[in-house]
Amino acid sequence: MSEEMFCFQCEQTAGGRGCMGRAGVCGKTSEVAMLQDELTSALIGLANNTDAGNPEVDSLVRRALFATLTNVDFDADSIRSLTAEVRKVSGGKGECPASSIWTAQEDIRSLKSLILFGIRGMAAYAYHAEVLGETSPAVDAMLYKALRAIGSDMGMDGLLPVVLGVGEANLECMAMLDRANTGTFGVPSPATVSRDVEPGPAIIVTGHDLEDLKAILEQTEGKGINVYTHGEMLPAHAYPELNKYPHLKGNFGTAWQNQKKEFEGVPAAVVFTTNCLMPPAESYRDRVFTSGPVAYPGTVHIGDGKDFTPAIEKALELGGFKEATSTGATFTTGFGHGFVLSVADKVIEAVKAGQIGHFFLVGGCDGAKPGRGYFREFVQNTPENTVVLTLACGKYRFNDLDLGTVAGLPRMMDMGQCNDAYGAIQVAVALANAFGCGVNDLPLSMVLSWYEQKAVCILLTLLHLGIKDIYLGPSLPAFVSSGVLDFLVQNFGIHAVGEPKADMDAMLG
Ligand code: SF4
Ligand code: SF3
Repeated sequence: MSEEMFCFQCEQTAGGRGCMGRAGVCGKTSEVAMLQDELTSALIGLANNTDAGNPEVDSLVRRALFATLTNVDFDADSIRSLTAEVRKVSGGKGECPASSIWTAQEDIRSLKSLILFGIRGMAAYAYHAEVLGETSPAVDAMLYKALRAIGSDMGMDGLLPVVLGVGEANLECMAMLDRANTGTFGVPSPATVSRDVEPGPAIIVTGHDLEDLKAILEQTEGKGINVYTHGEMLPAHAYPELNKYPHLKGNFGTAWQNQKKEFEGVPAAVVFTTNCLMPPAESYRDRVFTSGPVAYPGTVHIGDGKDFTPAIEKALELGGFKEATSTGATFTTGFGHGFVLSVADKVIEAVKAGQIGHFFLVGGCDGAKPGRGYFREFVQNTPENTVVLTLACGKYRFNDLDLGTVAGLPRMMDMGQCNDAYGAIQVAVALANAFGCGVNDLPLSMVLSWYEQKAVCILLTLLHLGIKDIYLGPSLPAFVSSGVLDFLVQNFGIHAVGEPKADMDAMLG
């Protein structure tokens, strides 16, 4: 195995077992996969030699972990240079080959994978908070502790608390990012987002980095360029400090896995601020720009100075859309915890009066597999006296549906990006307090779709909070061994999604 790539960190892993051979299903080459393993090994060495607390090194650790997330960095040179930076700090000492994780006894491999993939997701959120000036000693300490655990010979008893510890730290991490986002861009409020295209030069911004979007909006002011969001950037339309720009138009396209189709032939520059980047086809590669931890060989990378001039020039050169296209279709977003808690009294009254019978949180990461039709069918079948809260890119499976209203509230409410799972947790805790019960006793069911490692850290946070009976799909992670699955089923009642109607009947009891 040491001569070949092995990766099973995401839901689309080959054969549901692991990507091997010359490239992964995502397009990551064997060379890059093995360089990412080497980077992981170097990070373990760094954590074995030093502790969190040095701002520059902590920042490096966050960036390096983020670079190994699915659909982020496909560039061998950039991974090599991160590894060199890490080794400069550690002196190359204390490393532990990542291949030793992949070849460990299956339950140990499973727990170490949960820890590693969990901290990759958490590092992404920590990176976004750092960009906005927020860091957390507790989050950084957990990154180091987790890396040490991955490189150790701990057994299940030692590793299990680390798994849940990552979940705990990620709660703090998402809270920090929530503070950073709302502190910088204001509290989101409900917004109706156009899906129309207007004539003129255009930049499409995708990913999760709101600060990049703001920089693009500032740098395009007065230049006659329209800015559109795509994928996980949709919730940006709800933030007052972003939607105040009149040239922030609507949302173009849908979720990340449709990008090859949606960006083909589009006369616009496309900026990828984070995941999920798919290898861009030759036909539109010259219009793709990456920033932050995202990289792809042959595309222009916007450096730390965040000068988006190359993308702006490309947008002007392409000339943009010739004419307006309008279907009249819209998306709604902006129902974050700020809004939901502002109408908490109304929600609680509606529950007490029996107008609202149940809440479903249906969201998470989207992907390409056909089994993901489950989530649309599930939402379509939710009874009229129920509310569907959603977040992350998984919402694109159903956010074109009009579910109408219940008790004067929209039946479907988009709470934001994947990190806004923090907001969903806040709402659940507030409801539980109002009803004097625990979150598990609420008429609330969680139906989560997973694809990459941010979903892993969010799942660990929910487990840390003791939330039970989560439905997970479209399939269970390849890295969950039968022993670890038994543990999750026995202690947390985790279910694999089955058939939408039967699952809903079980949830509604
Ligand atoms: Fe395969 Fe996913 Fe790893 Fe890509 S990230 S190599 S698709 S398991
Ligand atoms: Fe989506 Fe990649 Fe995970 Fe932020 S954009 S959730 S999959």
